Amino acid sequence: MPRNHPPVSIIGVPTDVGAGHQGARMGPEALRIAGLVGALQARGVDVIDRGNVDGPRNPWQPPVEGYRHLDEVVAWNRALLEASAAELRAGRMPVVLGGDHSLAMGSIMAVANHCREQGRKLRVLWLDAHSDFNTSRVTPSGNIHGMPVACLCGIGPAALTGLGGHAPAIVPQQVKQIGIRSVDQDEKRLVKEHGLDIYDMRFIDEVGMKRVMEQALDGLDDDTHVHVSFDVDFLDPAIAPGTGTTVPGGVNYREAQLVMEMIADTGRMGSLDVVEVSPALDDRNVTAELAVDLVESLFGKSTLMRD
Ligand code: EXY
Ligand code: MN
Ligand code: MN
Ligand code: MN
Repeated sequence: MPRNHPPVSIIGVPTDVGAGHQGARMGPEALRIAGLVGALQARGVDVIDRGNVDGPRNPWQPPVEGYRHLDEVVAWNRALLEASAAELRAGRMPVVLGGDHSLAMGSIMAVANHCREQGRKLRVLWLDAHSDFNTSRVTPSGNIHGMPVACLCGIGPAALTGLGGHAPAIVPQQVKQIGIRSVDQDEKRLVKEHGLDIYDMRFIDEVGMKRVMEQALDGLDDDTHVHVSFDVDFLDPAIAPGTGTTVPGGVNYREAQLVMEMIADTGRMGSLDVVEVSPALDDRNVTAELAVDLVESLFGKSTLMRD
């Protein structure tokens, strides 16, 4: 069924300061080379590629007091927050190309502020192998891409939790996590304490992706903005090897398509992150190409005969 999409602005965030591997900083170019802009134009979407935001290089330093590269992560997120807020104010949909997943803080804080100003509700769909809910006290790595959901929920350093001017930016009940299969021990305790809705791989195996998505999308209405934060390690490494934090037993091709198609069917997606593509680890850019294929589905491309 044809859908009307708001105009899209592509924003590249070429950084891996939040990650434990270098390489996600090449993600935006890999996604462009895989044809993201043309694929959206072919769907009839008005797309402008704004290029990349700027930020500090990766200094490749060890963690300090539980955070690696905190100042650099703050700088990248501040730049993205401003870029994304400008697009939202102009009535455009930010499609953010990472970059490591720490950038979801700036991205979602801009969206949360926008929703607050407009009196709209926000639902965050977090597609990931990981919960990304660590704190400096419990992190096994100090890598801030393992912390953005906690920071968005107000748990973290003020330099990050307060970046958008309103802490917490969101509450845990607004987040639905899908595909989860790698959560550290103390992180697990924290997500339970804070009541995050997690659809882990065991649950997906048991009840099936269709029912999982019906639950994750339940309660959306005309006033709800859906933000999709798509970490490509959500996908099984057999189909998406090009990322620094692969975890076996991930979402397969058909399940991933169903996730995207069911989100598209809601007609409520207002913003999107595609993160953690690391082309140097990849096999001929297959991960970026698959990500583009899945983004097309988010914008309504479908194999349904009844369409
Ligand atoms: N939980 C682990 C950590 O905090 O170090 C791994 C986090 C990987 C985060 C990736 C991007 O989703
Ligand atoms: Mn992640
Ligand atoms: Mn992940
Ligand atoms: Mn597709």
